[in-house]
Amino acid sequence: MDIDILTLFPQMFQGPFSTGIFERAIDHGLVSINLHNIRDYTYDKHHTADDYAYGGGAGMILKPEPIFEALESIEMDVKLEAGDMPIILLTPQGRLFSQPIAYELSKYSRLILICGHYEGVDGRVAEHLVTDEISIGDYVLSGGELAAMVVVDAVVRLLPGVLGSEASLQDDSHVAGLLEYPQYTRPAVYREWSVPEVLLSGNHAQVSKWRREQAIQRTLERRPELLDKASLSLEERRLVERLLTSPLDK
Ligand code: 9D3
Repeated sequence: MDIDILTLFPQMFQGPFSTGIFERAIDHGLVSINLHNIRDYTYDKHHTADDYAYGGGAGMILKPEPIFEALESIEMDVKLEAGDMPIILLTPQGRLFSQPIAYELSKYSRLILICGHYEGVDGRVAEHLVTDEISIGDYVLSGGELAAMVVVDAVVRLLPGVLGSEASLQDDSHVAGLLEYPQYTRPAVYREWSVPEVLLSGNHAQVSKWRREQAIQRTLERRPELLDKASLSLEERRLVERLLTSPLDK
């Protein structure tokens, strides 16, 4: 997958993209990430990338020209490829990013991400260039860069060969819709706190049952809205009912 990122702060990406799964995926040629500095496409003496908002208001707005120019420099005929290549603006006004969107984006061979900064981006970018607008959540960031990294991370780990074992991905989908059960590793007793006994029993059926129950219980306590969409067996639905009438104290 080829990922082009347009940003005023390409340096921000250096740490994350040279570490861990990114580093490995890039080294193995599974993904190629190309950073483009929007300021390189400004042609006035002061390399002006932003300006005041028409109609007034505090804060600066990213100008349209450098963004259009940057995009045209990396993709000569954007319109030709349009349907086949998402051009994504990271913006607080975008659709809320989620695992299904990460999965959807992982199917493309090329993505273009545009990071806004300041108080926003000239509206013509969203209206005439961008094919998709994404937000990563209802909190205020200082720009689209960290959001782009979140999106790229979630997408890249889905690409074939990127994760060490495909088993981890299997697991993602297996428990999809529920929060994960708690996990433990050695030592079996730490500061007098023991790992749940069932996990040491070697009884795989019991372990599976316990984990599933833990996942359901946690989801009910922390993210009850997820249970509406989760696919639970009849017996598991009964467990939910039981927990609702007599919650286990914690
Ligand atoms: C005065 C209004 N501004 C502050 C509430 C609007 C505003 C403009 C630009 C708020 C944040 C930003 C910068 N954020 C992003 O570019 C951004 C973002 C975010 O802030 N939260 C979640 N997802 C994203 S994706 C891009």
